[in-house]
Amino acid sequence: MRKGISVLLGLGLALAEAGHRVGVLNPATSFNREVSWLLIWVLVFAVLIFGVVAGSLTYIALRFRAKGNEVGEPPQIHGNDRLEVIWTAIPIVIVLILFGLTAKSLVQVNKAVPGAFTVEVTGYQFWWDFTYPGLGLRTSNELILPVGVPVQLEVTSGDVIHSFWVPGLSGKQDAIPGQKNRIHFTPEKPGNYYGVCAELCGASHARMLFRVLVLPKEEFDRFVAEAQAYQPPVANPRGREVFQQNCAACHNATGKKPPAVIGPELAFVGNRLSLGAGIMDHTPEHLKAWIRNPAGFKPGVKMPGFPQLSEADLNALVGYLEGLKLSGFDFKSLPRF
Ligand code: HEC
Ligand SMILES: [Cu+2]
Repeated sequence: MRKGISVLLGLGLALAEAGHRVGVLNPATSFNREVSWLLIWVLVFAVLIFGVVAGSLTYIALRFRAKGNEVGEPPQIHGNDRLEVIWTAIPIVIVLILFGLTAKSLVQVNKAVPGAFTVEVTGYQFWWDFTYPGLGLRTSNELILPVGVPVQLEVTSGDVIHSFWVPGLSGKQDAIPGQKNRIHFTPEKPGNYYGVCAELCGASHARMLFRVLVLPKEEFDRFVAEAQAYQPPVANPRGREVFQQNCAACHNATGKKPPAVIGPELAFVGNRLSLGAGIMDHTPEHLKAWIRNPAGFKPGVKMPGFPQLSEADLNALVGYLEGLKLSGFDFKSLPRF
């Protein structure tokens, strides 16, 4: 039944969004499971009501229409107390049931789990930052989570109001400067989940995307252990020098949160699936083009372009950045949601 409803709804929603991204129809977290369950109940009532209303209408139209030799109006009936009480009481009961179910789901999805894995999520024009206070780690534009562990996201903003939304994982949450809004869920399936900013926040709002990589627990633990032990590579001295001279004022590359955040974390950028806050696949060519002219990809971007770098320096720099990675991780094989 769930499948049938998914197919029907999916057909409609596919026009607005690629079908597999409509998370509540294919729940991959405790949050979306709860919402899909609520959706099914609402649909059941909607179908019942439609059936009763459309059915009675058809029946009455056929049963009481003028027959062959009838002329004039039939006897007119005014008022029927019993009927009126019934048709008032039934909708009230339905509304109360739906209210109860909704309230239950709201409490359920907002329930904080003690000891949940906490990540601080900060929106900036036009990218996302993730810090993992319990682990002393930081990633940008790709949030890394383990399967099967309750998660608490503390969503805030470093500038204007944004909204954090990963349809495959949960509902939206506003990112408001100076305030922490929380989202709770437990991821149930490994995957590469697509996320967006859902609050108009400036010229490149539509290009403020990101990914959430939900990893099997062992792989997540390995990622954490390697990331905590991470040392930036010493190979490629020229690339490192170009980075220090041009980029290090805004970009940190240690995987730990710096005292002042200006641009995205570039540690592990070599492992990244996407660049420019999720707007393009990560390839060395895209990386070069981005460094040359980020504004060509994102109007209003807060990173200057570097057209003045020589081709040799740019190649050395990109070689250096591609080397900022943890070995043995292939996130490309994660199923996409
Ligand atoms: C004035 C600060 C500033 C400087 C200098 C700067 N950047 Fe950036 N950079 C940013 C900001 C801000 C972003 C986020 C842009 C966005 O997506 O809206 C960014 C994004 C990036 C990204 C994409 C990151 C991601 O997570 O997708 C890369 C790669 C990058 N910068 C590399 C560089 C390199 C290499 C240099 C030096 C040649 C450099 N940046 C210099 C501020 C800066
Ligand atoms: Cu935004």
